[in-house]
Amino acid sequence: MTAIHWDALWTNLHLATMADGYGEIRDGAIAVQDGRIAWLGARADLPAGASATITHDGNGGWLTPGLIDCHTHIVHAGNRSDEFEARLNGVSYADIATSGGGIMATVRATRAASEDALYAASLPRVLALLAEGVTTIEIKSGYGLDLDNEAKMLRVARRLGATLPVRVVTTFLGAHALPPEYVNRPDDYIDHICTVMLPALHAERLIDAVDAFCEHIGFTPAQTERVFRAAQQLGLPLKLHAEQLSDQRGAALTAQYNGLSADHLEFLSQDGVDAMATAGTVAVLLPGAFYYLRETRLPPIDALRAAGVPMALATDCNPGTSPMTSLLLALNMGCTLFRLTPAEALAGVTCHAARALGLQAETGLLAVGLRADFALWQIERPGDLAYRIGGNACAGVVLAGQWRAASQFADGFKGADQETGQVVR
Ligand code: DI6
Ligand code: FE
Repeated sequence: MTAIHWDALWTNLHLATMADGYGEIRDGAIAVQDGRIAWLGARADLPAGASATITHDGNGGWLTPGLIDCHTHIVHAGNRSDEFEARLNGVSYADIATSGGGIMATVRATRAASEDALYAASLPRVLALLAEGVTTIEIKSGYGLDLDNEAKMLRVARRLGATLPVRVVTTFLGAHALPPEYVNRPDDYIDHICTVMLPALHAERLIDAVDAFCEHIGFTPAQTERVFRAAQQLGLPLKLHAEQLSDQRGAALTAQYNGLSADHLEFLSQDGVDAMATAGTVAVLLPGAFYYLRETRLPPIDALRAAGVPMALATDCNPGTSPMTSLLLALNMGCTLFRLTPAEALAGVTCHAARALGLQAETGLLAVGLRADFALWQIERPGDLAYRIGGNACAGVVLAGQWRAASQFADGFKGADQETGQVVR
C-alpha cells in the first residue's frame, strides 16, 4: 500500500468542525490536498505513515471554519458620523432625511467616488474583517441606484475578492432605495431594474444573488415580487431585507420563491417562521443594526429555533445603521442581545452563513471535501469567540489551503499587486 502524502497537515490544535454543535475534536489533525480538506480527526487516528509537504503547528489553539460575513454593504463611500452626531444633539431623523441625509447621502458620496477611490475606501473595512478570521464576505450594491454606479460598486466588490485572500459573493441590491431620478415613480424604477439593470449586470457576471429592501420606507411586496421574478428568470438566487421595521410578509414571499435567506426579521410573524422552515430559507440576524437603531423588538429567536430554521449572524456593515467591521462583535451581540448560545452564534457565522450564500457544499464546516478555509485562534475553548468584547485572538486564516497570519491584515496591507495578482506583504 502506498503511503498517504498531502500538501499540508495541521497538528497541535483542537478542531471545532461545527458539524453538530461545536463538533469538537481535541488534539486533532487536519490535512489539505489541492485546497480542499482531505482528512480530519484525532491526531492519534492519523493513518500510519501519512506525511505532508508542509506541517503547520497550531500552537495548541483552536481551528474553526473560516468565518463568513453573509450580509454586508461594505463597499460605500463617505460616512454618516455627522448624522450620528446631529441626532445626539437633538436633530430628528425626519429632519435629516428631508435635508437629503440618510441613505441618499451615501448614494451621493458613492456616485461621486471613482472606482479606485471606492476600492480604497472599502479596503480597510474588509481588512478589519479578515484580521478577525473572515474568509468569505457577501457584498451588496445599493448605493449607486443607476446602472453605471451599481456596476461600479459590484466591480469594486469583485476586485476586493480578486486582490485579497477572501472569497467575495456579490448581491445586487438595486431595490434598496428610490433614486432621485425616479421620485414618485417607484414602479418605473422597478421596471428599470428588471428590464435594464438586472440583465446588463448579469451579462457582465457581476451578480451572484439578488436582494431588495421590502419595507414601508423601501419597496412594497408587489414591487419586490417583480424583482424576484426577473431574477429567477435569470437563474439568480434570492435574498431579502425583510421585516426589519414592520411585518410586510417579506420572509414568506422569499420562502415562496425558494430564497436563500431573509434578513433582519425583528417583525417576523409565526407564519413567516413556518414558511421559512418549510422552504429551508436561512434567517440572517443582524444585531449590529438592532443595537445601533436601539430597536427593542427582538427577532422571534425561540420560534425560529423551535421550527429548525438555520440562524446566521452578520455585521450588516453599512454607514447608516450598522457601521461595524467586527464579525466577532456581531457574535457577542448575537448572544447578549438575541440570546443565542455561543455555539449557535458560531454556527451563525460558519455553516449557516454558508447556507445563506448557497455555499454549503464549499465552505462553512470542517469536513472532508470542502474547501480548506480555516481560522486559527489562540483561545481556550470555542465559546471564547462569542464571550469577549474587543480583542482579537485570531492567529491567522487559511483560504483554499493557503496560510496567512492575521498580522498581515494590519494597517499598510495594500492588497494584491494589480499586475501579477500576488498579494503584497
Ligand atoms: N436596511 C438597513 O438597515 C440598511 N439598509 C437596509 O435596507 C440601512 C442602510 C443605510 O442607512 O445606509
Ligand atoms: Fe442590510
